[in-house]
Amino acid sequence: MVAKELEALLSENRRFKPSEEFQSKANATSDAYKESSEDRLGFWAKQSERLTWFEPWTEVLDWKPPFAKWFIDGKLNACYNCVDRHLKTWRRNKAAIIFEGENGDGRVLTYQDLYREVSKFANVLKSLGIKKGDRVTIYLPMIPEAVIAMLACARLGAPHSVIFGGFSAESLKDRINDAQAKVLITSDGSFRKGNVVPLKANADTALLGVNCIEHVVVVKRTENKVQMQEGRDLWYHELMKDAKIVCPAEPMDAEDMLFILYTSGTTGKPKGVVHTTGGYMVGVSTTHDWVFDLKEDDVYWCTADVGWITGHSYIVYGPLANGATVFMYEGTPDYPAKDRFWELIEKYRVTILYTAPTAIRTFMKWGPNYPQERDLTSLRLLGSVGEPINPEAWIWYHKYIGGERCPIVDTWWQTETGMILMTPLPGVTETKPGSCTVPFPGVKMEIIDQAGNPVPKGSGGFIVAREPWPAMLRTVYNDPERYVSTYWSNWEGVYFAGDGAKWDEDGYFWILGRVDDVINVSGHRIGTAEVESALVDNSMVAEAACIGKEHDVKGQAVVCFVTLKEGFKVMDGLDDELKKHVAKKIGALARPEDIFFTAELPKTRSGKIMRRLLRDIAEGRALGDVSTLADASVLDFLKKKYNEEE
Ligand code: 7RM
Repeated sequence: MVAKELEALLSENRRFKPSEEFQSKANATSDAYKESSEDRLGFWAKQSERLTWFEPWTEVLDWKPPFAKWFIDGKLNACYNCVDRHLKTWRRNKAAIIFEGENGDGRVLTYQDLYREVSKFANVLKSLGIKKGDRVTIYLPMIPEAVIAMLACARLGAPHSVIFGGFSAESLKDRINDAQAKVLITSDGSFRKGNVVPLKANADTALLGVNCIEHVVVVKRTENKVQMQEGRDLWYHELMKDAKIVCPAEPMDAEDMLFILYTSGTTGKPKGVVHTTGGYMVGVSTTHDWVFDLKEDDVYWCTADVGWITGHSYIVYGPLANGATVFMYEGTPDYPAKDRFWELIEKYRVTILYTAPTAIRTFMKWGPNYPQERDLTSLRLLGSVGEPINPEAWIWYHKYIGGERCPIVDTWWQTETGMILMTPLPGVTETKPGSCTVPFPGVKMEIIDQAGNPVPKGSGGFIVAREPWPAMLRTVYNDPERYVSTYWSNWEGVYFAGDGAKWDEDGYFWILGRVDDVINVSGHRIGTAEVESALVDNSMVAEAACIGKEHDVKGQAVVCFVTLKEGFKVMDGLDDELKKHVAKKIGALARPEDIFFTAELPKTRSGKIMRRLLRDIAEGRALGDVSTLADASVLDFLKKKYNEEE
């Protein structure tokens, strides 16, 4: 979001108060803010009682900046907390997962069913040699087996690394190698708008460059033909047939690793964000309960893919720890028709919907008819995550999906934060469209300027945290130095999230978006350096600079400026070829929207590409400070060319 839009945002003066009815029944009250500000650690200590601990912790927090340990000496198991403990209550026959496939096939797993499937699969993994500490990579569609596989890993204490099914073979390969995973779990394919994405074939390609994988477990989903490598590849359904149901949950230290999740940063190499067990589970279960105001009879739907942090925290660990009924859908919003989401809400009487601004803007474009033709009166709460939601989209969501009766929670957080850090509490906080409002109880956030000083209300700067929170990342996998340099080195002892924001006179936060070299395409993070390195990997390309350009549906789109090597000329179709190349290297989500060929890129005298100026050009703004530019004529050329081609 650019500054002029933010100015408009800050003059946004519509206010939405929770209804008395909602307020009177809300799980969280304003006392939470008061209690947590009086005794922050006491507050989190109390929240830890939500979980079942095999052994109690002795100390809430051990903080040696920038390394935090929460719930010292505590022993627990995340899978046990999501599954086993519910079996001792009336919830054992409650639906844990209601699944619908793209083709309309469906399955319901009660907590008892989930327990059986997870325990059996944990035994399968054990029989393949997986034990506490071993890494397992999961590359699956949005099917219950993805959740089963994650929980089975957690049961054994084997950290999982889930790779979004939209990632390419190459991305999969890099991530398997980085984690040195022993087992890969994938499927024959994944349905996508009536077609089949060949996940197993991608995995086979990836594994050509991998030495650590001993076995591949293949879930049958699409029934397309796959090659099974003798001795290495095994069918899930065959392994499960004879697997035993009893498999004890491994007692894990609160600080033992629960999972690794790769995310893009400012370099070409994705970071393996490490989350541990105790603090993470306390953070996600508390926030899930309060932010979504979870009631026993809710049908909760988070539309994210389990391959992203939103899926980890708010499809799997938070909701299941809380004994929720989670609705899970395999497909896209427009297949077979553009009312698919509304059809599903009507069919399953979904009560809570958590989705992304890019989806909302897409629905807006399709028009209100689709939701209006369906009965959405079951909905009682709406959520938004992934990028700033523009007030127009907020109001549309409120009106056409929420029927003007559902509170909207705009939740700000990151892969690294593990849990929601800024959000309204739906029964407490008055909302302002476009603002994620205030930090969650027990969380402290600040906005500081370049010099590290807090900015006064009404001004903007960088969002940072000085105090750790329970679900905070603990390190970058195998690279603690990168953890320190990426997150804790801009200002001494301060966590920097990479986002800019303003706060208003009421202390409400308004997110401006990333200030680093990360592009947020439809809520997915893509590093400019990743796209650039994919481009220069092509033998014709000399140099590339990528930027995020404002896009009315995706939020941002990837736009690239490319120079060719000596002897190569721009030919027809070259831009398509390069776009394909990027999609192949990284995944379709990184596919550039536009590629511009140029003889030179704007650089500083020390040779740094000035992406800021490229953004100015792409978004049609007056150019910012050009005093450090080595050769100003480059810009005139680029501007002219850009406008001609647009
Ligand atoms: C949960 C998730 C993190 C980045 C973050 C922001 C942006 C996320 C919001 C948001 C404005 C929001 N994890 N972001 N939520 N911006 N308002 N409510 O998305 O690691 O994939 O991305 O997403 O820029 O830094 S993520």
